Amino acid sequence: MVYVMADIHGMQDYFDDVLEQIQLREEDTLYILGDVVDRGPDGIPLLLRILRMENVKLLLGNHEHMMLQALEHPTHQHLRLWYHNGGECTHEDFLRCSPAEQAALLDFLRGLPLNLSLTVAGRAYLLVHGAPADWYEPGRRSHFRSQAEFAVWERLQPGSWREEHRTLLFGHTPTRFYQHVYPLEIWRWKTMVGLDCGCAMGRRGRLACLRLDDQAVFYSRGQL
Ligand SMILES: [Mn+2]
Repeated sequence: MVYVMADIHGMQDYFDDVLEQIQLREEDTLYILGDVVDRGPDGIPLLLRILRMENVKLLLGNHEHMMLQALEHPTHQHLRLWYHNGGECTHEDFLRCSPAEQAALLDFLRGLPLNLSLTVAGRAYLLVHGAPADWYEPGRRSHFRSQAEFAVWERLQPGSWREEHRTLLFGHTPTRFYQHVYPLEIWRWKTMVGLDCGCAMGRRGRLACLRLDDQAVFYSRGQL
């Protein structure tokens, strides 16, 4: 089975609750569409777990991108951006890690892909955090300085994805941006599927997980 979730944002209890529901087996694969860290308290423990789980594949989110920038180039600007977006708890925990763990985390973040393509049960999917990387046009969107920045920060408009034979799975923008349903639910429009159900947003947010084989949906339960 193939599962997809997005934007865990340090909420390890929610992650464990969904894992308990899906009963992930060794032969299954879980894709996480970025933003494991920041806001919630357990970003670093989650990253350390995920990097050791061979059947979990993580995409780069804008929060991992900010983290990497701030740790590799700790300028005032990079740190301010990261902290402004809930990164201070992640930074504090990172500094408490052993040198070996810190090196492993940095290596892991540097190797994260922007997008992934896969086919499940005859259906093609493109997995992104913010937007498809190949939509980046240098110069046209001048506030993005690189393809990576574009792919992790861009926000998708409904209708911007027009492929009928490939489904776009994305995170980053909480689904309440597209539909006012509480608690938040997965958002679908034609071949677009938004998975960020805002689990670090308090009682109205949840962690969602989609099983691609049969489109079954799982949500973290209650207030954890
Ligand atoms: Mn994001």
